[in-house]
Amino acid sequence: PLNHSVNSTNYEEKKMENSAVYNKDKFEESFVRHVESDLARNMFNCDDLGAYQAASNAIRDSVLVDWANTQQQQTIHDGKRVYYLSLEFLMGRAMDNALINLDARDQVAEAIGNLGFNLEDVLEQEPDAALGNGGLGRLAACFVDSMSSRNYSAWGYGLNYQYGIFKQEIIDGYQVETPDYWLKYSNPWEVMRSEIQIPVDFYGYVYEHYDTNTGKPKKIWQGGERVIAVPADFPIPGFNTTNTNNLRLWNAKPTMEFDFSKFNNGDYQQSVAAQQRAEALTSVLYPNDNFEKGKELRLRQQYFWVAASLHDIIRRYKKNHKDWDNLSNQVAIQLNDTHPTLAIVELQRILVDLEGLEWNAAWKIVQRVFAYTNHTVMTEALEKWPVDLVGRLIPRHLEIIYEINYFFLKDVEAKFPGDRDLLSRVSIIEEGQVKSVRMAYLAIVGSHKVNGVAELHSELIKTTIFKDFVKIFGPERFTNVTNGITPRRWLRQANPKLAKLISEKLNDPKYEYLTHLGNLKKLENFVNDEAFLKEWDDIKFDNKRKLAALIKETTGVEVDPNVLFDIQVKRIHEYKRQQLNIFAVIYRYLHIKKLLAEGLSVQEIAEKHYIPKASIFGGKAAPGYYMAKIIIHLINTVGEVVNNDPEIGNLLKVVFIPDYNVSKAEIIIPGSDLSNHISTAGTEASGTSNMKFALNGGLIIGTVDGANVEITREIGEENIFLFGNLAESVDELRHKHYYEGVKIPESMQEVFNAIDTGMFGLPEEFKSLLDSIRYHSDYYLATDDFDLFLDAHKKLEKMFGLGSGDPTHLREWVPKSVLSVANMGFFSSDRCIDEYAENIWDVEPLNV
Ligand code: F55
Repeated sequence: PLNHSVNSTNYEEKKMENSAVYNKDKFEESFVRHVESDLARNMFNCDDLGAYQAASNAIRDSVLVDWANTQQQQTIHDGKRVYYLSLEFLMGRAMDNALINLDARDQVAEAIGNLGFNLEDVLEQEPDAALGNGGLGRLAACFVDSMSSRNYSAWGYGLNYQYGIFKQEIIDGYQVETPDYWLKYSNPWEVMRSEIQIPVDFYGYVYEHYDTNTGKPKKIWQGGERVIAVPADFPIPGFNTTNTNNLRLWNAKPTMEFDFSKFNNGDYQQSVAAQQRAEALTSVLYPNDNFEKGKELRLRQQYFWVAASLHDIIRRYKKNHKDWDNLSNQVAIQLNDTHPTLAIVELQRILVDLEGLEWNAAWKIVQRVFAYTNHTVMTEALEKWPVDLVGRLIPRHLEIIYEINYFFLKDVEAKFPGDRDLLSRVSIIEEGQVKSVRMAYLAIVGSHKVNGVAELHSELIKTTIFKDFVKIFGPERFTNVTNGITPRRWLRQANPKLAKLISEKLNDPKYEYLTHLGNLKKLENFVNDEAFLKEWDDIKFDNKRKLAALIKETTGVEVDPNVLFDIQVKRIHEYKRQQLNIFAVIYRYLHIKKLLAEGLSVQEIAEKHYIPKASIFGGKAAPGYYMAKIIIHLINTVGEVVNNDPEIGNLLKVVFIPDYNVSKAEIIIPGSDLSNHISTAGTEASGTSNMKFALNGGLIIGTVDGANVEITREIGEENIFLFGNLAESVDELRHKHYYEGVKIPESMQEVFNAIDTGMFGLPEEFKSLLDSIRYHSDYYLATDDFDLFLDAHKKLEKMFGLGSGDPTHLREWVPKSVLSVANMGFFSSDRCIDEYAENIWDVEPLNV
């Protein structure tokens, strides 16, 4: 019966049916079978890599059963589905996550042990699925985990890049990029669906045709180049449920039936080149975060992905439905940033050109289907595509965009007659030097909801970049959904010891708190329990040891796990202000040197002036981002000087961990005492690593920006170290810099002098970084926040005491760590997904 849905059968029973992962003997049997039949090897020559592949296949067998059942049940139920369109899914590793979500980790660890392998070593073999740049891509990965875990019917759609985000090496202190060919070995987690082949056309021309059925003229687009989209599907198992959704990532393949002679005069070489051109489409992820470069191949990627996904969605709809008015009761499409905005145009094209709907009727359906998430207010990150390029690549779509704009502007004119200025401000077509399509405006006009990703950010978009649209559509079109993170990966997987301690304290042996994260609140009961605080602190120390080992392995530098671990890991960007952090490190170094010169001992300095600390950095710079690369170089040269200074002992170490990625984050984040989220106020839309650090008991030093604001509200302002100018002062300060010049504080001047005199290598190498502050108006307000940053440090370091075991540390620092974790429940991506479901998608979980 239809009212019985996917998860109504007893979960425990289902689990056991799916036995291999819950039964050691069966698992061992399955493992050996996979070694012999898939890998064509035997147990005597099976290494860790082979073990990873065999184990993954054995685990996958269980996931596939849930997956097939889920899809079948969802199809029978025929309810509304959510489609999350994202050009990036920064998934990281799949195997450990599957074991955790299936609740099979202990059994499998034992079975693998019996076979002579160590689970940790086997897990290490898996390459990260690094199909994303940073926050936006990782958010999509957390969301698919939550959509499965909360029992929604939801698919992710993206591209299956052969090269993920580049690998970063640090050579002589400089970033060097190398390709991330992550599919060197076959990927056990992907299921290629070669039987599905969706044609996607590009270029060509549009002509008008008289339709004898309707007696009206009809537009026909004759494409000039065809590429085939073939899906690779990735199962997304939920935690504590059999619900297993699908992540569908497209591959571009050449068509086999193309008429080469028509375009290439039978030139064989040329025709092979055309085939290769097709596969190039999905070969590489563009490595820019928060910066749009307007490359033709990128637009081709976007259209390819959008056209294939919509074709797939509509094909599924048409199997059971005829009435187009019902589409938005069956389909919700979420646009992760403006990258998939062409989906709006494509759906309008399908409805009007192919299905014969009347324009207005079609447009209403389109608006009900789509919703758009904005991730930035920075104008350099907002997509604009030249009209010429769009017109050449997808000529019919450009016509439709003009038509959408025409009707939109007509409505605006009716509502605000005579306001020519308003019309030109909100026009989807920008009449500038290069006439272009403003993708964010198109996304707003074509959606029923637009959301920002943290309260402050959602307010800012309404009052700055999208102000006119609030006036036109009313404030109801705009909403906020504060970001979240999945506690399965970012607590249970990354920090198993802390997760276990919490499960014991909450009397929750099944880790149900991982799907009811508000339960963490009960940890507050133990904040005065000294034995508990000690246990908590011991786990942190253990995680710091693990991080110290990673640092040693990747940089050669030894850091003492007793010192304060002060971490900033995220993409390198001027607005994120790694420069502020490294300047403060230099300042500290200069002052320690002064004290040493005055004859103080390391011991005295540690006790009275500067507690011992390691400044730990990591993050990639976009390959063409000159300033970001200078920042990386400066961090590395400072490290070189400081770490080789024989006087300084463990008072200060500075390291740059190369190739920051999801699997390194899983080691770095649990090992932090303090992390930096210090963007210029109003620039970081949300941030999500702030949430990951706080959930792992690290304290935050941060500006009043993005989700820091809500984190503070939840955990209490005494448990976070906020500093710096507020978003509302930023314009005024910039104005002042511009007209009155930049005032460099004395403290920063000392730092600049040290750099200028060559203390950290050739001063010319850092000149443009320093000049951007002292001569080019310090756009990111480093000068305004520097002393406030130093003060915040002074204050917090007193509370840290001398670290692990120290009475001050246990009395002042550790309780803050516990209280942070206890109050982080709000930031689960489960909560976040429930908000999208209720306020934007209008869907409910399929029976829990
Ligand atoms: C990538 C490509 C383009 Cl063209 C533009 C932006 C990006 C990108 O990576 N953006 C990104 O990561 N944005 C971040 O999104 C996070 C999730 O919402 C936020 O937490 C973070 O503040 C924001 O910068």
